[in-house]
Amino acid sequence: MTGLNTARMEANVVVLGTDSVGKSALTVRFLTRRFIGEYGDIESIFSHSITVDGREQTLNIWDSPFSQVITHETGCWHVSQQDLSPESTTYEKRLQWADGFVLVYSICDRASFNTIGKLLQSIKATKDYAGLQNVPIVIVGNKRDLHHRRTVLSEEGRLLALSADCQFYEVSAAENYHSVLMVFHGLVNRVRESRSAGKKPAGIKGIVKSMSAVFARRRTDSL
Ligand SMILES: Nc1nc2c(ncn2[C@@H]2O[C@H](COP(=O)(O)OP(=O)(O)OP(=O)(O)O)[C@@H](O)[C@H]2O)c(=O)[nH]1
Ligand SMILES: [Mg+2]
Repeated sequence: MTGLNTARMEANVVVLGTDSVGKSALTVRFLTRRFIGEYGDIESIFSHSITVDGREQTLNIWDSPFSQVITHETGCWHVSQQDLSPESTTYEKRLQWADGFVLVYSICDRASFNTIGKLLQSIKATKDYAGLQNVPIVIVGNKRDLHHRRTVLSEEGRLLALSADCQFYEVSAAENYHSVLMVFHGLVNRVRESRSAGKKPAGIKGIVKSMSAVFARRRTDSL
């Protein structure tokens, strides 16, 4: 079948977050529906297709240990943990490649939550968008099953997402496939919205611009 509604779409997704927050667990859960417990230092781009609202979407998901995201160039782990400025080529390359981002923290790890703010800033600084509102980003609080060790409240995650105009989910990659699937569905919707917003003229400004272009052309034609 052909047609706009059935056309296959493709999007690049980068999964970011500090050490051991469950980036690989989340990715593997999405890809295989399974939680295998230990993931080692996986660095890979996985391709996976899902159907969202009747349309097939292929996601190329780049998952890597946080230590490798920034330290390849700097070779300096403690600096890279704190300095998330997009100076590292490896890090910047990922940001440029991505159409959408999954930013993961652990609800039991306050430092991992604090890093989300820095990641948001660095994405904003690197991507060529007018504002963060156009960047498809989903913030994920993982390890929800460990609620007895919680140090970050759900409300804090929700507020941060609201302030950055992102979507927010709390999930347990260990215990639940469905909520992980929702994360990627949410991101696909965001990518689609941002793509269609990019194609449209910017509301009234766009109309004024095209009308001025027409009148300008008529004026030159009549000279
Ligand atoms: N209880 C619980 N443990 C989890 C969950 N998700 C991941 N883990 C565990 O947390 C540890 C780290 O998970 P990873 O997926 O390897 O974390 P990561 O973010 O990929 O870590 P790096 O690649 O080293 O940056 C592993 O022992 C996982 O089994 C979860 O939802 N609940
Ligand atoms: Mg990993």
